[in-house]
Amino acid sequence: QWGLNTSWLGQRMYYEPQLDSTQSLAHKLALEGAEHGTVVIADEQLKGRGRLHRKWDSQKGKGIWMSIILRPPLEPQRAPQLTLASAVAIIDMLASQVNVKGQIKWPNDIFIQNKKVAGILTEMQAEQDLIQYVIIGIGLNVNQTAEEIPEDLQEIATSLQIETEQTWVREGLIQNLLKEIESVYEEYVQNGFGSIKKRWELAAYKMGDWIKVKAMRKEWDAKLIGIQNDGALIVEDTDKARKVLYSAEIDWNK
Ligand code: BT5
Repeated sequence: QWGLNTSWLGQRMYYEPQLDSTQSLAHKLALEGAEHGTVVIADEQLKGRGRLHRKWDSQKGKGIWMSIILRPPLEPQRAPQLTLASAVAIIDMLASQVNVKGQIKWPNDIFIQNKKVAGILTEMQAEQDLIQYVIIGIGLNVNQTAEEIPEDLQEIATSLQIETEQTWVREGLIQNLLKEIESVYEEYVQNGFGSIKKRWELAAYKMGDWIKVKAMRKEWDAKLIGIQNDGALIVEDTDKARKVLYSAEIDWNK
């Protein structure tokens, strides 16, 4: 049905017309022993979620609502790098299949023209400094028309249909997305984040621009300079002093 051309990613596929959240089913399957590369997809999510219990709008048939179970041979502190690697894969898929230039808004948003088209939610289960599994959740808006974007997201969200003025067959996009994720993941696991860092930086939203950073109980203006081999964001303040950020709140509209 899916015509996958991957070697391991998505070879086990759970497809459901409706779920509360693909993340929740993926966690359950992972705890029951589901293998590396298992993919869960739903047509519609009733309780799609983002980070910090935020909601993810997941209307029926309108987007790609997908969770991937991975069992990477990595230390738990490296799990956030999988979000960055997945973002690179989404950007490549958008470029090759949809012919649009997406941008990565650190750490987990994909933007087209200043609006969010996709989000990534990475969740990890670790025990005694070993990753048991990681779930990469990806929500990508595909066929919503402008009117179908919920009222409260009108200003901030977009879809491939809105950006390209055509509808897209989700199966084809999923096929290519899984292929890209598989290839970026392999590159990353073999050679580290450093080997895909350039691709990440080339796609980064507001690279070289001024932003406002909130971290370590301070708030300051800074320029986005790049990303480190370990996935930390590099910013430079008005005195040209550099700081690296592993987590921070950023005001992008500074
Ligand atoms: C994210 O969270 O961006 C991660 C979203 C991950 C969704 C996928 S879908 C498959 C899997 N199953 C799930 O249940 N989740 C994952 P965050 O950075 O916290 O952004 C959430 C914010 O994005 C919300 O507070 C809204 O402002 C906005 N938002 C909600 N739905 C959206 C949509 N469909 N498109 C664009 N923005 C949206």
